[in-house]
Amino acid sequence: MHKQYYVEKAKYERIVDRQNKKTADYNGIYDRYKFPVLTREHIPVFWRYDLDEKTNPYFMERLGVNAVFNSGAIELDGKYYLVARVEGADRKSFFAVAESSSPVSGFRFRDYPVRLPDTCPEETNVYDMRLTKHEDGYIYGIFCSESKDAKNPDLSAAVAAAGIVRTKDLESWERLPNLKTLRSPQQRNVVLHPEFVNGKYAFYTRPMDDFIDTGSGGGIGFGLCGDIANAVIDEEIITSRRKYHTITEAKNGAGAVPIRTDRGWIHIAHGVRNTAAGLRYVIYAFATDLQEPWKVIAEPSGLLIGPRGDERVGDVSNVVFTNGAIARRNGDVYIYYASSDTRLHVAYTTKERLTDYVFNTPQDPLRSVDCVEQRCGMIRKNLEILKQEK
Ligand code: BGC
Ligand code: BMA
Repeated sequence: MHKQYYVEKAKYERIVDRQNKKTADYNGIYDRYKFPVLTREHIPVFWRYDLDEKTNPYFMERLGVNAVFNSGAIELDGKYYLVARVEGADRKSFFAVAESSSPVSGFRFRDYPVRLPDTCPEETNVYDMRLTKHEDGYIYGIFCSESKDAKNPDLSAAVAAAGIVRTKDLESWERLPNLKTLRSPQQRNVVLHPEFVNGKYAFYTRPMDDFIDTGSGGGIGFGLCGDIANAVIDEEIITSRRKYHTITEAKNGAGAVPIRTDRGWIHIAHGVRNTAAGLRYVIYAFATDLQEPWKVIAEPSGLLIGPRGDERVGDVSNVVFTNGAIARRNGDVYIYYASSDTRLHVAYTTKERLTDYVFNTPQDPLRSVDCVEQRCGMIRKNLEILKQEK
């Protein structure tokens, strides 16, 4: 074995075994952890190097990995699993399962990445899997399946669709036909709701006219289908709407699988606005009705997680994105979010805190003048409290 192998292996072990800790950042809503839970340095050495000295005498990286980010998340039998988006040096993304006995560190990839059944010959790229433990007994993975738009001569023209796989062990994956949405030509950021709604499978969708632009798509959609093995959605109604001059103006999309609480389903989604520096992605939250999960019942103002510090910089800078959270039975919630399409972080909160945040944070008044009034109302009250403190 080339001696550099042992050097690289030691670096890998150090990264994977690194203990994590909460940062001193405070907002009362969630805690950020200091170290990312997955990075390109978490990729096993034997995924990147040919270890055979005859064919790789210089111990050269042969199949590099560029980034590890947007990850589905699930807890099974007391262990934590992330199905990450791994992007090779060749720009193609694929999925890989990492597991740990801790929700905040120690994630190790299994020996092989996920080999999806090759059922779509035109599919070029796959990414952003959401993992839903459905009440039908399966774990579903809904992901973006991207293909070249064969009808458009523009080399960059692409089509996005929602791919569907299911598994019981995150090891063998059965691929079902892609979701068909009769009224939306493209789909990305599709999430399967964990329970049947009116006896049907319920999907959060993202109606869009084009690959990048959502166009006339009004926000996060919701649609029902009877047969998951041949999933077709006709009508998509809008749940969380995009709004002018808010964090969702350009686009929004479902993120983690909704979390059931006593007061409603809590959704952790992303909102996008356009800037001179490109699209800016942040994470926001809202709640929907327990019986009618498409009906928004609470909508706190603004962003829940925005890119901060080192998170701001990466392949696609100024982005935080989530497609996975783990809500434990004891109330703990771990939100896995990636920064700038480069690495994966974790934030910790609880169902009670999230519920308080979603239901008791004021709504966005939508105009500067009203936002100032809203803030002055709180300042006035606080100054009274502070006066009495003295
Ligand atoms: C990229 C995604 C991105 C999408 C829209 C895809 O080609 O792989 O990361 O979200 O384009 O910009
Ligand atoms: C998207 C997502 C993500 C990505 C984000 C920013 O549309 O689907 O894969 O994190 O863009 O590039």
